[in-house]
Amino acid sequence: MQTPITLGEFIIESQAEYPEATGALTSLFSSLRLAAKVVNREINKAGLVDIVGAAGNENAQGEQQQKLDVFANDKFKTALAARGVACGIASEEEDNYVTFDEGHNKDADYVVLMDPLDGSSNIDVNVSVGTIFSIYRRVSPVGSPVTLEDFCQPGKDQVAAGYIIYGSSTMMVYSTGNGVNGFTFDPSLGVFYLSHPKMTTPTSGKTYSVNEGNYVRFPQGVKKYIKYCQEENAETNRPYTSRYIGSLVSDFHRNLITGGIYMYPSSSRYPNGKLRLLYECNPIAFLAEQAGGKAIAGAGQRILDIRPTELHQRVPFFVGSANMVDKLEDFLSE
Ligand code: AHM
Ligand code: MG
Repeated sequence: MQTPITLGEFIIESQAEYPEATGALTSLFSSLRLAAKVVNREINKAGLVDIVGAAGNENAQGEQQQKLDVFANDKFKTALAARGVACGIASEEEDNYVTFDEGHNKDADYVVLMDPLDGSSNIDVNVSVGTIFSIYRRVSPVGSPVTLEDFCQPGKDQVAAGYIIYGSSTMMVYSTGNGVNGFTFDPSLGVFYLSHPKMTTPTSGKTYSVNEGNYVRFPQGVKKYIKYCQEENAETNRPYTSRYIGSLVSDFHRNLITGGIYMYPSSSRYPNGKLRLLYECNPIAFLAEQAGGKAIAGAGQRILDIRPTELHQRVPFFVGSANMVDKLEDFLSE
């Protein structure tokens, strides 16, 4: 049997295709991989030690932080600062961006945006959570202080994006703009192995994922599309199946593999939707498109084209199989 390729080997091999590359992105991924392992270990212990439960703080959006949110934020931040390859980070758990542009990070070219532990309210009930990350090349000159503009770039300018899913197994799924690859963690060896090479998503699926409890608050087009998903129609395989974990990474991961659509629309409660453009929507949209899917904020509004105006900006989010997103778009533009 052929020895499986590890994440480390894969990154080095991919980098060899770009002789001009400096190795900075490789180091950056090493930092992410290391922090992911530490966070994974802690999540697996969540029921055992007194680490679950509210930390008593609120994050930038006024939501209660869980202890593991704080822990994950800290681990990823420290790992990224340590290698001199990122000049700053922005995180869902931080009010403002954090600059590392001193010392050995002074000449670093990349900024990292992340949701260190998405869906963290699910931890107390043993449901999968994830880390989402997004990487850009800074736009301000190297050596000068990092600016808000370095973080507020449109998603199409991402250099790489991905997530770690802490699920029934732990996986890292990422793209550097040349397709999507998935790596499964072997906890006994502490190594990620390439398990899902060149991931593509089916053009149509059978699953729709949305918090239907908010149905009455949704825009008309979304309501109509949900009704469409529920109608009987043999030709188009309807009714579709409804699956909603309430953990974006898990819901997206399932739909990526089997085909489907995930929706977090605007509503009377969340006029701009709930999810954050920079930490959640852009990286997931990048992966979706790289896998052959689509991601929009509304009719004719490609997520990756949106020019962000603030760090914690929220947008309505619809992502998944291309045909399903197209169909939804028809209803939205009616
Ligand atoms: P979080 O970043 O505070 O964890 O919130 C994001 C999560 C997503 O993972 C999930 O899809 C969504 O919020 C669920 O929200 P709701 O409970 O409103 O359906
Ligand atoms: Mg989140």
